[in-house]
Amino acid sequence: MLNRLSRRTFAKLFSSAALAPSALYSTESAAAGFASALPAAHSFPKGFLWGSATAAYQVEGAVKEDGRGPSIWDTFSHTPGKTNMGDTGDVADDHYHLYKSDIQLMKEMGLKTYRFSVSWTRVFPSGTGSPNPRGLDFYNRLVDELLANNITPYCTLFHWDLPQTLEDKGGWQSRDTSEAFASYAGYVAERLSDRVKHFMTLNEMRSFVDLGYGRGIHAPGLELAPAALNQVRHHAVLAHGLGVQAIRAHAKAEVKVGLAENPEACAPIIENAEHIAAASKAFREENAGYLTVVMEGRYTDAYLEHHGANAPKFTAAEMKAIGTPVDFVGLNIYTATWVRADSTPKGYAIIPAPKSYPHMMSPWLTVGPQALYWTPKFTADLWKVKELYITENGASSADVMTPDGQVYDSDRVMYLRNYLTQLHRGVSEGVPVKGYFCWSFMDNYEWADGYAYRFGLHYVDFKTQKRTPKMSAHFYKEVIARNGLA
Ligand code: GBH
Repeated sequence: MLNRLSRRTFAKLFSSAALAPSALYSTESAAAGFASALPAAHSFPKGFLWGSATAAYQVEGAVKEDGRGPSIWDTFSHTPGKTNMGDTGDVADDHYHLYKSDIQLMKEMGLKTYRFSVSWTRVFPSGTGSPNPRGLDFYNRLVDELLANNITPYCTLFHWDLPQTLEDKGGWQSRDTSEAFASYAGYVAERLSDRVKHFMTLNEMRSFVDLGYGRGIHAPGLELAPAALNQVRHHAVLAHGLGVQAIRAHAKAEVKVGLAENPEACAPIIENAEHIAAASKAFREENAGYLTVVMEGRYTDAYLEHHGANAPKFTAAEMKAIGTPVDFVGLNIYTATWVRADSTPKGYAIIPAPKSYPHMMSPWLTVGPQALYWTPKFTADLWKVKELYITENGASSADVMTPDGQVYDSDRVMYLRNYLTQLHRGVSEGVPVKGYFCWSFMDNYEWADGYAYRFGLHYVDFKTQKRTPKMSAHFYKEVIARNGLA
């Protein structure tokens, strides 16, 4: 009989020996072979939803096909100097044409669910007005193909590709955009809700607002003054709230509605009562303009005080809409923000990363697995959320294809193993995370970083569109087959 410790060691040794791609990526081995019989010391609840995610502009390509209108990302990426090497999403992964074979790869991995986003300008080429049925048809085909392969679709309505026509009328600086988003979201829900049961309004308000309207490094490339930026932020959360209401009003069947936000993932530097309390407070305050206002339906006093004359202008009706209860919260988590207790009235301080802090290929992607424990936990505890998803988590690596045709991304495997272990820690304590979506299913258009930064579980040769499962794909397939990890 092996004791617990040596059983774990045994499992670890054994799983690394079994990781030869040929052995694992054949259909029989992981699911039916002895690999799945290995003890999974960190096993997840039955029915845990293992998935992967992408976004329309990052994978689809076909930007001029079937009546699609231009979005701010078409404009921005075609503006010289805005993206790495001038890369655009014109072709990207050509997923618009290759979705069927991509879904076969998903099936081969054992994915239970897939999170995609709808391109607003395929459905409404100029943002509002008459819908373009050929645009929506792509999502009908995609959803049908997923369901035919037993993969549950999770649908995001907005992943940053705002119709250019709306940007020309003020974009997110205009309240009309919030209303336009709600109409579009309601329309898509009406058409897809017979088959799609989970909708997310906006992806990462914090990213597209701060990067696109504050720092100018994402589309539409603006650097607004604080008051205008706060108003953009307000229109984003308002769009979310109005979107939740519109989706519910127009859905033809019962659906669940949430969002996918990337809150500042505050985590205690030392896990004792003092620092945990500080991190929880930091989590609520640092996200006051985004997740907190959505969950509470009001801006925190500290937020309003901090912004003073630049605080957003709002009505009581808007605040009520923003706080419309959601059915679930999706969290995109990549890095941790380390917090310590502090003796100032604020009570906490964020610890800046020392130069030596480890990160993945993207310099911003510092490694902090504990974020996958603390962020869901704080979200559930602060706001009594009953259903959570990790709607994104993943990493960029300097992937190279070796002469044997494989990509041995050991750093991504290590990253995922460490993060999933922390996710398991929360789930086993009862934090209600129901599913996990790895970002991303395949290498794709990494916004201003272009194609140089790879986040995929599948390596994509952008010249031939050939997909190759990386070592991390074999690892993830094993996690799914075992419903856990050693
Ligand atoms: C997610 O954002 C996005 O939802 C997804 O589309 C994207 O592909 C994925 O992550 C990987 O990046 O330019 O140094 O100032 C994650 C959060 C926040 C990461 C902003 C990049 C910009 C860093 N993002 N951040 S920097």
